[in-house]
Amino acid sequence: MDFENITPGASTPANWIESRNPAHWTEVIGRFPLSDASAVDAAVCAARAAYDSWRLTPAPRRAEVLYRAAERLSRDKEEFAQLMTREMGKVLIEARGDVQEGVDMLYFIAGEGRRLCGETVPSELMSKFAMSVRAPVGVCALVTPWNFPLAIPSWKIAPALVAGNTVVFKPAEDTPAVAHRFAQLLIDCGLPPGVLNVVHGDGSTGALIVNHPGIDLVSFTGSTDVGRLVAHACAESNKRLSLEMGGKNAIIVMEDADLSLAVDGAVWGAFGTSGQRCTAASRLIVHESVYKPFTDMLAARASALRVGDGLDEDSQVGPVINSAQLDRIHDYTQIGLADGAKLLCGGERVSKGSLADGWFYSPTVFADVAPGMRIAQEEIFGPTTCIIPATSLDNALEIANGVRYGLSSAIYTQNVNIAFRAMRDLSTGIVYVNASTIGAEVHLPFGGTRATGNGHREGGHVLDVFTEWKSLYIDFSGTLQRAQIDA
Ligand code: UN1
Repeated sequence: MDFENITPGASTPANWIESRNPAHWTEVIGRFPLSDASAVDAAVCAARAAYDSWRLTPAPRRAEVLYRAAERLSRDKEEFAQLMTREMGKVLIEARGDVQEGVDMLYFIAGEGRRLCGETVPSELMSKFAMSVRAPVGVCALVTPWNFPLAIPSWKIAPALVAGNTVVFKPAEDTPAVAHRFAQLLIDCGLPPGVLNVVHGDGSTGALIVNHPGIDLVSFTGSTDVGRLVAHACAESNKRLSLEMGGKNAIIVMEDADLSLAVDGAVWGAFGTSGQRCTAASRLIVHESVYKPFTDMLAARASALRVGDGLDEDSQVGPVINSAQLDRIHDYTQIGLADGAKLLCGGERVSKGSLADGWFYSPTVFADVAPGMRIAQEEIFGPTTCIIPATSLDNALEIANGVRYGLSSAIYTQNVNIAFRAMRDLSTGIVYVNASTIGAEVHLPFGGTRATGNGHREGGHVLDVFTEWKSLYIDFSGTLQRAQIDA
């Protein structure tokens, strides 16, 4: 594999990281150079050196690279999807969706190259012109998770580049292969040297990046605990920061809901990507009048899901990412039991036959869960969901909002008044009506409230992260005019 044009200073690394298949842990997907302090420095320097000429390249020209990348990625979608499934486990149909989300984002942001709109407004003074424009921020550090190894990098790389920034990209240590391949594709589509640089490693490499004085902006997606560390580092050095962190997303099922539709949404939201989405439906808040039929239907559906290698088109739930995560998920099963929740199905590792050398966990449903229990409050990031009874809409909304996260939520109801109350009163960044908590589209704002984020949004409005507003005043009066004084 050729690293030098993507990972500066990588020709002679002291250490390598290995990417392995979570469905068959003995299968090594690739070896990638572990970036130490000097490699991180080389990447930041390369990005800094490339910045001026990239910033001065007209935005429509910058966007053409992204447009070509969208075309190429669309053409190579199956190859990327297969690599993704092998590297992080999600079933093929979802891996294709992840790649498609990258294609969508590249097309969407390529269009922004001919917009990047500012505003012109009247000046309060005669013969004076006032406007605002978007300016790039500088060198951006983009730190991404493994669960959407192509989509999430595309959410950050595409807007950073179209706005004229250069990039140091650190993918999760579990998914370096997809990241490397994606960076290669972008470079092949015409990015000049140094505009996009990849560094590999775990949190210690991440710390080197976010503490590096040559970085102007950090965009991080990952856990709330790590995000807090990133925020501290950025506060120390005055870096601009966008955080997208955890979720504990709820689906509310009202008494008038189409129950079979609600069960479809709950199964998809809870067990899609083996529950490893920040938007996963990890709480199901169900009106007491439909609690019994909903619970029975859900448990039947969850226990019938086919767990297996994501490359097998028959599999519906792939492995989880690694053994540490498998242990963590199982620990939460024990916590749920100890706290008195009722385990309806799952709750164990699946290791029969060909699944023996992978990290598979059975779809797990807890019922009779109290809103304050740890399994109902903490992000598990696995195929575990819990059913919480509610007595009324008010009670359901209170439970839904009663967590520290605020990413996504959903309500199933046929009543327009209830739907509008939920849209108004659910305090998450994303609210779905009669659809699950997952499935955000790239051109709408993506992000959340409270411990989920720090007020920024990706997707639609992401340019607010990757640009600085600059106000421009042009006085063509030929005289001294004093704002606020010469009225
Ligand atoms: C994530 O879980 O980190 O809305 C991102 C969704 C996907 C993106 C999820 N489009 O579930």
